[in-house]
Amino acid sequence: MLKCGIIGLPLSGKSTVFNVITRAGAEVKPYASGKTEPNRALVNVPDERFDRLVEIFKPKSEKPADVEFVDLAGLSRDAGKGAGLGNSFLSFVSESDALLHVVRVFGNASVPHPENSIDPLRDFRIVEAELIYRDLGVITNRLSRLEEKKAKKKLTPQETAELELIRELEAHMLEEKPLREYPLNDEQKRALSGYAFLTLKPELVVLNLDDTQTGEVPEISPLMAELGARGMKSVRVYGATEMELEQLDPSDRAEFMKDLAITEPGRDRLIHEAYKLLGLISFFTSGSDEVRAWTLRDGSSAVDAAGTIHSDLARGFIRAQVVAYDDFMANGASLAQCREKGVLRLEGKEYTVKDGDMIEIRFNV
Ligand SMILES: Nc1nc2c(ncn2[C@@H]2O[C@H](COP(=O)(O)OP(=O)(O)OP(=O)(O)O)[C@@H](O)[C@H]2O)c(=O)[nH]1
Ligand SMILES: [Mg+2]
Repeated sequence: MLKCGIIGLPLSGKSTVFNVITRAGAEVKPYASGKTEPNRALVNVPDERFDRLVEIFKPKSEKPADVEFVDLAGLSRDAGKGAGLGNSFLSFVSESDALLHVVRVFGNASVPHPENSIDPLRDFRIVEAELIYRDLGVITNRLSRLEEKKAKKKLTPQETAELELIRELEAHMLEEKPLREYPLNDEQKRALSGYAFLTLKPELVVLNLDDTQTGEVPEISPLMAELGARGMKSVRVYGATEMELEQLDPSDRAEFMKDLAITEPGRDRLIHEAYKLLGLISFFTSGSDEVRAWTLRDGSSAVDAAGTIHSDLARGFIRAQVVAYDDFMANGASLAQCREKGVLRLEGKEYTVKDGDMIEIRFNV
């Protein structure tokens, strides 16, 4: 199961954003909770294509794609040095596949700020620095172990290469730069994957605004400039307001949204952005029994798709019958017509699955 961890300073609105996304009703309050056990919830990925396929096939059962969201405790300044919840918090971050970093922009006077003022760029940098310190700690440990082995002349060729790389990464991080800004090749990425570095994880910044902060928001300009320079993406959310919206009946919600001139709910936007950020795509299996959306990493093969459904399908894989969702719809939602037009193909093991492919695996076990 793919996991998206929600991080940020205490009282930045992490649980609020979690509730917007999951409608899970996690506790939200104007004082720091100091709670270590995270809130977790599975979320169905909204997908109009999936909804249409369900309408067309009218299956006995249906299952949309899902992602798990994890609402973590606040990360305080100096957590990497053991302050606040320190390491227990950081271990939850390391099990996430991607991070949503909530930054407080709202100015609610009844909610204290751990740094006593609203300054999104400063807050962003505090959290980033903690993630960097933690990774640096992992690097330093590994470095001293490899140096020790080197002194005893016991390094394998592989470890010699790793030692060289790790030295460079240490120098990079001592400049307070995240690992994702270091140019790693695929082989190096594989060699480092076991360390679960936090600053290698894809990260989306969530700007948590008051519903009065629309249009140009001067408070966020310095942060936006920094994110632009770092090539990082952000989304705006009206946390408190959108959480209230999600708790209303659908009919009341529509009316409320009209009043506030909100067209697309923050919930859908956040889930879509997180899904994209994770580098995920969906493929579909469809029939009268079941219509189902499956999640794959972008770049996966037809055998990977088969294995996602069942290991037997990967083992006994013969061919995959594939048609793109758009071609299916453009051809009267008829597989026969798709076959006639040649848009329904048989693909082999190496085929790279595309987002929106409708797939049927031919197999033999
Ligand atoms: N005005 C306003 N208040 C907000 C917004 N988002 C959160 N709050 C308030 O800020 C307080 C803290 O929100 P939480 O979502 O609990 O914050 P948190 O980051 O989960 O806090 P900890 O888990 O204790 O670190 C609550 O009183 C919220 O109602 C917002 O967008 N606007
Ligand atoms: Mg919270």
